[in-house]
Amino acid sequence: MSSLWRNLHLSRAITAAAADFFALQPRQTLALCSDRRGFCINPNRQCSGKRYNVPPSAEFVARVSGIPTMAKLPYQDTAEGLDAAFVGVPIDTGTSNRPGARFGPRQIRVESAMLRAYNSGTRAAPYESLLVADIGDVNVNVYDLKDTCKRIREAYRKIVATGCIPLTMGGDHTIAYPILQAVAEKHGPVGLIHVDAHADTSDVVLGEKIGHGTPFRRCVEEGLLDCKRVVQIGLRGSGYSADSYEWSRAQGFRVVQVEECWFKSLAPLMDEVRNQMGKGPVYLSFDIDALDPGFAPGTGTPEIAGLTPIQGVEIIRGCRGLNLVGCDLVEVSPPYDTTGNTALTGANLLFEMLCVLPKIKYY
Ligand SMILES: [Mn+2]
Repeated sequence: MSSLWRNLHLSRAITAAAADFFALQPRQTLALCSDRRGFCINPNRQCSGKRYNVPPSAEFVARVSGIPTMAKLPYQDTAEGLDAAFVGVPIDTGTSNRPGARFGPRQIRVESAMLRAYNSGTRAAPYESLLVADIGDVNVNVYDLKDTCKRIREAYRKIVATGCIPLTMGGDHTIAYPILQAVAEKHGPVGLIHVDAHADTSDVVLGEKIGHGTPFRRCVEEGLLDCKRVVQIGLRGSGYSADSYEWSRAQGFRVVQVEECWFKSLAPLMDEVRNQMGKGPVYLSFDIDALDPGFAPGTGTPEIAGLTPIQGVEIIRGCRGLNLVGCDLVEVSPPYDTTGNTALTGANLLFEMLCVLPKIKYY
């Protein structure tokens, strides 16, 4: 009996010592960049005394605790000093059917509490490579979509001017247009990997030029895209004519309709996409409705027979090695996401995007 107690006591002591040892790093980081209430004052390189922000491990800090930032990263006001930043754009004013995407960024942040620091599948170590933080949301005008676009463009001009790569949480797909205006202003016309059920290349919808069905038409008109380096993957659904994607093809886009994706790995497709993209700047825009609504029902304009989450991950992992200058994950609509799994999928896809940015360390 006494030896049982002795063993129990010993194993408790070892566990406690191990917990203290492993907890040292996150505690030190927090202590150095926080005021006494625990709020981060300015968690940049100088302040933290460390080169990188590391999310606290759920081994030592409860997942359900704290203010929900993306991946439980520190929050800071601006992109200053960051290599990459998670940014929310909470609008659904551009949505044509089910609303709710304005709540997307918030719900993605909540579900992102499941994210850990390393990518077990690819062995990527994003937080040993880049300084990343959550820089909050663009202050949108929920009453005026055009004003919102202006606000987004101006916010992203500031972000990209610092050299920081934005990882955007939408918001409906309208936001890709003003984001790409800012991105192309810095980098010139970019390649685009557009994963979506829809081409989003309509000219006018209900008399309006700006909406979630038109962003890539506007981008082409303004010369923001290098059209030979554009691929649209997962397109499907009924159309307004027999060839819904004629306009895309006429611009020089590669169109990969969902039927070409059914029943197969998309890794070989991504080998071709990497060749198509070459060395130039590339933007990745991922509409959650590219996935089948069985997996991701919480979205504004669902279409059946879509991609699997596995294929979504294959597409993103297939972007490794590209000169990615920005990424977004749009159209998560929490009111239609009764389990939270759509937002959870969105959070994980954003983590996969972070893991393929340039200069990420892989073990
Ligand atoms: Mn879309």
